[in-house]
Amino acid sequence: EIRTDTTLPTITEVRLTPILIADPPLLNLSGVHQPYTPRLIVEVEIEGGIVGLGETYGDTVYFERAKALAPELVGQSVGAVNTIGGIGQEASTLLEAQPAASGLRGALTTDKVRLSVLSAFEVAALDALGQQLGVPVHALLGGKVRDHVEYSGYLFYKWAEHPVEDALGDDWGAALDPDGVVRQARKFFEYGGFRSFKLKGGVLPPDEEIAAIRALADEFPGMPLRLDPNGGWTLRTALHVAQELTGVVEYLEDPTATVADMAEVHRRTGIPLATNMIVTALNEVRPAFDADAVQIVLSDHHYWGGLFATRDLAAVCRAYGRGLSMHSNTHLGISLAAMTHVAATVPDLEYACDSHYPWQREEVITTPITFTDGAVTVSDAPGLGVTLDRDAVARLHERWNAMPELRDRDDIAAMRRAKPGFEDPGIPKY
Ligand code: GKR
Ligand code: MG
Repeated sequence: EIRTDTTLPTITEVRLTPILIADPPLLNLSGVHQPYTPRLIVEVEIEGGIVGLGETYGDTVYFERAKALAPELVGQSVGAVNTIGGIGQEASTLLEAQPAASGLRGALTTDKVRLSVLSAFEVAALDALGQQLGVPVHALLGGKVRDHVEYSGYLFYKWAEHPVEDALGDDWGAALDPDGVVRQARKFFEYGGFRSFKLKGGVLPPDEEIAAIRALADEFPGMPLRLDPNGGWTLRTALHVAQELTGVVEYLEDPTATVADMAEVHRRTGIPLATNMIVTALNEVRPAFDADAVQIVLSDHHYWGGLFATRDLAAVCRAYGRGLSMHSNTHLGISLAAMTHVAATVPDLEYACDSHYPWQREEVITTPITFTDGAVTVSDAPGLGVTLDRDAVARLHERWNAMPELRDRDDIAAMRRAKPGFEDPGIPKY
């Protein structure tokens, strides 16, 4: 029997709003980002009227699961984080139809969908609880150990604009070669003072991506750099890149897609390897660690099931002497606030976290979050410290209503709009 603290207010209502947010034409292994991408905004209201906020993946499979699980939150104590984490638990299976873009973060299971939904419920509950008690979310996690959380400048190969008419433009320009990547990095530096850079790879032939990393190293001497082809290389290619970039990058991220190949790359080259693809759930930790396939785990609080689960993962990594940092996908300020609160509480965070946030020109919070010297200042305001912009949510929800064809992110289909006949290259691509 699970005991809950009945002295705290109970949850009275859960509101779910799917939205579509503008996303630039960022290129990756499997295609290009759609002009608009789905997110789900969660509001948890407690007795007394305080509202907590959460945000997670918004594709249909998540929205449907969120609709099914939300009623189980109502009536729970807002402090019942363990109960929230157990809602909907059942045997996990691989999703029959894998959403097109989810392969970039490991195979999707029913449990990862459930946990991704619950992460937003948990964050919203913690936001509400923090507001109720007058303390920041990081205090509910044990307290911050740093005042600023560092993020890497997350660079992408990119077209200047989407090849469709109804897309919002952006000011970042194109980046399709080393010069373009360096130009983009300089803009990132001007925008947020980033002190490390990650390049999303798996797009161009590997030698071109090696050249881009070398150009970054020349332009920003001594800056930590990373290259992430989302598992898109063969073992042979990965070994070649590792040999070329040893001492140039601080780590390679998911150079290959299997535990065995990752272990081989590390064994033969010694280069540190990070992942957000082969360790994405607890049952995947042990095989990867036993094989020494991963030296840094990139946690994503959404699919690990929330902020407490992220702290659990941090403890596992600490026990095994592995590093921890943070993965990101397209997201808005509610998620960035949650990422920052939890990252502020992890003692041994040695690598800058990833965030797509600079790429988003739309927001659902009233005051967008800013980066200074590549870092976000940890908020000490009650809860997450962000306020919902209800007009913005309504507008972006209207777009979701108007564009049913974009409710499931599909980078392959988006690429096909530019290049009819384009086929998913699959893994490995090079
Ligand atoms: O948004 O194109 C993208 C990324 O490739 C994303 O889908 C990945 O999940 O950023 C992620 C990563 O680090 O692998
Ligand atoms: Mg990655």
